[in-house]
Amino acid sequence: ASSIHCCIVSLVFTGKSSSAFPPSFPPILDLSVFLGYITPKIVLSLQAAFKPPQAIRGGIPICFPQFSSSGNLEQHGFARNKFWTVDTNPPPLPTSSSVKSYVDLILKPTQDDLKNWPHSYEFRLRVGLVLGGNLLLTSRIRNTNSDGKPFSFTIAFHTYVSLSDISEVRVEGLETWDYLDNLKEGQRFTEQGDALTFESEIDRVYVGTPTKIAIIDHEKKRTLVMRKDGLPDAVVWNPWNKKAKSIPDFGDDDYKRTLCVGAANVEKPITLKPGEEWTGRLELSLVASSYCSGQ
Ligand code: TA6
Repeated sequence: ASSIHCCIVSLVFTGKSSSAFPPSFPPILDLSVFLGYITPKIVLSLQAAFKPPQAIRGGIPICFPQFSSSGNLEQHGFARNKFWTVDTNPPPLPTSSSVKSYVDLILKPTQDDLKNWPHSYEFRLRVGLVLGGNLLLTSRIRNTNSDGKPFSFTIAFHTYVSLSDISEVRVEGLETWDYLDNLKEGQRFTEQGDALTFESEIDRVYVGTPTKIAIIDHEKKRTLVMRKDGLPDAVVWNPWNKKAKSIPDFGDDDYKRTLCVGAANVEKPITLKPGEEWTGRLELSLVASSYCSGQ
């Protein structure tokens, strides 16, 4: 199987042709075509660096085994900076699945990796195209430790949503939910507004959030709907103008045209015993008109 950088979704979202994939890559023409369709809603910074371990700025970086900068691991963990392998003989879809085509990416620790995070695991990321034109990311993480040791992790799909103008954007679904505010030493607050709108830097983790979040881009009359399962939290981040200037791979004006909304499991780490597996799902769909909350 070939190696493809974990931020495969970023690579494809940059509009790079599917020739970026090795010939053995499963037939994902329609997946690339679909991603070309959804690409207008996912952004990649023009300053993005494609050189691990520098994380790609944009796409849907997979933050694992931590969504933080604690301990000896790099910020938001190593998974987004690693080369994953393509499983060219992936398990079949369940008969009930609505996925039309998919590719499975696998991440397992190398001997070197085990020095930094002494746990064996298999992370299987299935990138699927759903009938009706949605993108479905299914993550399965299994503890494969042979020493009987459990491990705990946090995870986030740190999605960079492309916008026409951040000042014309509403996020619905997080109202009345609690959040931890990273701009106020992680203190806990309750969202009061009837939707999120944006006038300044925001860096929050909404905790125990609903399964559906809508990012409404009024100007383009488009809405990105995120449906999540097994990912009870949501990260919302925009550095705004001042902080954007201090981020080398974040263009000075990028803050106007992107918002990070990441389905996550951050507040309460997940613990797996050897042999146990965790599954999380994120489905992205485009609704070509302003969102009606009943959808
Ligand atoms: O979204 C939360 C956050 O930790 C922000 O504080 C900011 O650092 C952002 O992630 C981007 O992190 P990155 O490591 O991708 O530059």
